[in-house]
Amino acid sequence: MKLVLAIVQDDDAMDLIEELTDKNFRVTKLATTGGFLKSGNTTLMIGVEKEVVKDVVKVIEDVCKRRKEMVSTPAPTTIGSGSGMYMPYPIEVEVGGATVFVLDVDQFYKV
Ligand code: 2BA
Repeated sequence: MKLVLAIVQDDDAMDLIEELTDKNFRVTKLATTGGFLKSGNTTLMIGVEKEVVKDVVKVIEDVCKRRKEMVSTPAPTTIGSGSGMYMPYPIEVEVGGATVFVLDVDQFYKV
């Protein structure tokens, strides 16, 4: 058995869950936060037999879109007398479609 961990954008999460559950995959949704943008994203845990991992990844690929996000990054900028103030400036990053990890499951119980 494998555990697929998929980090997706919040905007894609509900469509993806619907698509996966329609195809009879079991999904657990976690509310997570990206370390770089420090904004919310969604992590889905999907436990499946190894033969169908590729089917799960295909669904994720079909649903999740790439998007551009603007992020304001504090950059050290010297102003005037050189007092060392920090001026934020916006940078564009491309986020997604999805970041997917596939892990081996050692043991699985439903008790
Ligand atoms: P964040 O860490 O908030 O990153 C959002 C997006 O910012 C990333 O999109 C990437 O385009 C950019 N980014 C991240 N770190 C960067 C850096 N050091 N310099 C420049 N740009 C950077 P994605 O790569 O699509 O990642 C989306 C989310 O997936 C990430 O949100 C994070 O929550 C997760 N993630 C990605 N790679 C991961 C990894 N190796 N381990 C754990 N989580 C990961």
